Amino acid sequence: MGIFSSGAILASLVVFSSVGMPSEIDTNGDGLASFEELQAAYTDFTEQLFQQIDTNSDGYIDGDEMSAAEEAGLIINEDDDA
Ligand SMILES: [Ca+2]
Ligand SMILES: [Ca+2]
Repeated sequence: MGIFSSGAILASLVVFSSVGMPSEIDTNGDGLASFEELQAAYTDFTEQLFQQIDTNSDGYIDGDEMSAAEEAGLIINEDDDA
């Protein structure tokens, strides 16, 4: 039983970290990108753009919203620039 419960905890940690918020953006490590964190990462970032990306309007960008924004070309991932 002890092995089972520690395995369950490990699995939930893996799922949480697989959301994939880049640490360069998520500077406080909460797994979400706030407007302030995005503005620090992207100098041209605007509140209008933030509201466009924050599709569930909770005030934070999660991993799904971030990848959707990258796919839609709203955010340019500078790593792809080379
Ligand atoms: Ca954060
Ligand atoms: Ca959101």
